[in-house]
Amino acid sequence: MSTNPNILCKSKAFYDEFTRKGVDDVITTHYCPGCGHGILHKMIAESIMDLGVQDKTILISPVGCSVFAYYYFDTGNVQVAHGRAPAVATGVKRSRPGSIVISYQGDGDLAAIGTAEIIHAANRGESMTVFFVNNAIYGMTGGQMAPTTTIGQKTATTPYGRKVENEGYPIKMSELISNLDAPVFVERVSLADVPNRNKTRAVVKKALQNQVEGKGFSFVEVLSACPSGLKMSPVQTNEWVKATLHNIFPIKNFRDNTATAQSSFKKDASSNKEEVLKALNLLDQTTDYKPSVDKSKFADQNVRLAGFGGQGILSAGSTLSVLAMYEGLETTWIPSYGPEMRGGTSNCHVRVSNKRIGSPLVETPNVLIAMNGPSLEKFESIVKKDGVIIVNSSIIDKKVSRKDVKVYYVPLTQISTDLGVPAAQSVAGLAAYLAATKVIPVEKLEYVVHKSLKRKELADKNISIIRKVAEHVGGQ
Ligand SMILES: Cc1ncc(C[n+]2csc(CCOP(=O)(O)OP(=O)(O)O)c2C)c(N)n1
Repeated sequence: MSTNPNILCKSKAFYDEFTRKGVDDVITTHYCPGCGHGILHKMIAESIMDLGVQDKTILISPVGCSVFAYYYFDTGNVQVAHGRAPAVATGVKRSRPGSIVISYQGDGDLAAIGTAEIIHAANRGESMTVFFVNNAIYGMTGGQMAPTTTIGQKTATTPYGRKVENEGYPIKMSELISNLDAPVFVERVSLADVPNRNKTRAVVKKALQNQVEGKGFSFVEVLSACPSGLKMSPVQTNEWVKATLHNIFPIKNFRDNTATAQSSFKKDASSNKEEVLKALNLLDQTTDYKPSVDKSKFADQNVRLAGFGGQGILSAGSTLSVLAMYEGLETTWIPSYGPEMRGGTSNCHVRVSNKRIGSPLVETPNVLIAMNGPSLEKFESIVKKDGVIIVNSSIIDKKVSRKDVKVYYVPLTQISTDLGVPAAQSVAGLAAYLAATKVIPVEKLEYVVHKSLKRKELADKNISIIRKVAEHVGGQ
């Protein structure tokens, strides 16, 4: 490839060859002749190089014809589920604030299945650039009606033409987005002819430049041709875009606050340990706590606590997280509810680590605390090899069938009930786990329970339960 700027050549933000997975001899684009995606790809790639951000760019590609954007762009790439690009872009940008994040979406993707994602990302003013390809049709799936399909337009799903009475009006996304307070830049452009393409090229670059300058949410709607979906020649399609789409979706800038917008990189919005402990009314109680864990040697704990609503599963999970915070470890806790609040299934995911935690989800736990039969049935198979399963043997008759995990059968409900606090059965499960694994000394759980329960009598009963359980596990 030439380095002489006077020689026209393909942007370096594209791969040299577009080799496709499993298809050895295809090194060319998969887009149909006359499709707008290729043109817009080229403009984005050139702007990336103009701005010198190839190494920082992460392109989020959608479901739709542009699903394969990662075959073309030599940048970071994430391919996401239909409509979810702005949500994933939010996560990518917040976790890598120095990156340039592009959410690239079609009209089915952005204005139908992903309406909620785009509206809320725009409303939060996420620092990202969105390219919205409006070709008034679902291209990839064979020409079904899109939310932007025009009145009277025939598609595979509106064979007699779109009717307001049946399908409503074409949705105008730029108008909608520009009614929100947060977006800094909203513009609609077109690829229908050369003057419009030249304009689009400048707008694409500006929308990326905004992000380079940390200016916030930029949205560019690109009116685009889909000759295959619209069943016209490329020339006819562009004429149709001009004659029809330009009237319904006026080409214009809806908002440009970039001159005055402050840099809006989202700061790390997560709470720090002090804030969390304060919210839990525990801040002033941590001073006399002496951590026991050697953080450098701590092995990640990915725990699932599961049972039925009312067993105290969620609060036991959060107790483990609080204990982890006392120890100065990183931790996350998220609940997962069944449809019912009481009497239904209930489980939570707790992670504890000596490193920052990326995702709070525990898909393959190394610890399962199963408080009832359905929970054991549901989660036994996902526990990692060499993991630990604590079985509440008061309720669960069944034995664990796996041979590659360590199992402790403890009558958690029985012990808690006998010692006067049935609601402590999940804390008892926690005690069994700590006593079995010794990842954090079980006495430290006593400390946390003691500090967090205001009524001394109740705290004392909980502590007796913890000790009894620890004794039971010690004997196994
Ligand atoms: C969850 C889900 N629902 C539906 C589909 C089927 N589907 C694939 S692409 C598409 C529409 C894409 O249209 P658009 O976003 O306008 O992109 P284009 O293909 O026109 O570029 C649909 C409905 C899917 N893949 N996943």
